Amino acid sequence: TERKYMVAGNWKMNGNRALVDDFKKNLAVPSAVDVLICPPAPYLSLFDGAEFLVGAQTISEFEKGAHTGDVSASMLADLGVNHVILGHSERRQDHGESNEQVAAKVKLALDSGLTPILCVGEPLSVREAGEVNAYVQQQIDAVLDVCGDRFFDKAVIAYEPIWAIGTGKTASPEQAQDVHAFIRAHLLKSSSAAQQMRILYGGSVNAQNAKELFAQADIDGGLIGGASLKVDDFNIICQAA
Ligand code: G2H
Repeated sequence: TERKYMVAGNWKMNGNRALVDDFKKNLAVPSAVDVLICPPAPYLSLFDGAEFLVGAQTISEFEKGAHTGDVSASMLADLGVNHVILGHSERRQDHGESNEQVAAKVKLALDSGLTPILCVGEPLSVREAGEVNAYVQQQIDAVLDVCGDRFFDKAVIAYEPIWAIGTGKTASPEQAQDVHAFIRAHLLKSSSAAQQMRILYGGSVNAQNAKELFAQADIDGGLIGGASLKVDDFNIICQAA
């Protein structure tokens, strides 16, 4: 397949102006990889002139109006930001984002020409109950219901098992590949364009384990949290793709 790898750094609520400068100076982008950094929203415009892609970590589910503190899809587009992480498990947990709210955000992102990176993934209890595929399918179907074909042309999916996030406990390459293959097969039922979609793995990816994960057939890169805060580690991960 000709899927281009993507390595995306999710800084979460970390970093500062000095880290932005460090990344602008020292992040090396391999030509075969789309490299993306998603900093906290106030830092987005500090990345002007960066040689890598820059994305946001969420958007409002509303187009505009009386929603104090929120940032809209069209504002990001206005800044020249082209990517946005949506439905990250921390948003689902901390802010109670439902599948339907995530779907509304993905639709608004597409309406504004942004590339959504839709995060899905199960808690430990669901894995232990053997219900991973059904759980992830529900998260995806809620989005497909409202987005239509544009989703397949534009979106990126990130599979992030919640039990692997920030815990140092990575899914094994086989565990991850199983879910990625399921996701792709499920998407292919709706559109052949799913063959070209990137499905990233996220959850404790680091400079040591990235290569083996990225070698799996349906793993097209990673969404990196903790290890995206050090440019040397992040460069190694980009090289592993
Ligand atoms: C999962 C991941 C990035 P970490 O949240 O989205 O974070 O790599 O720290 O597990």
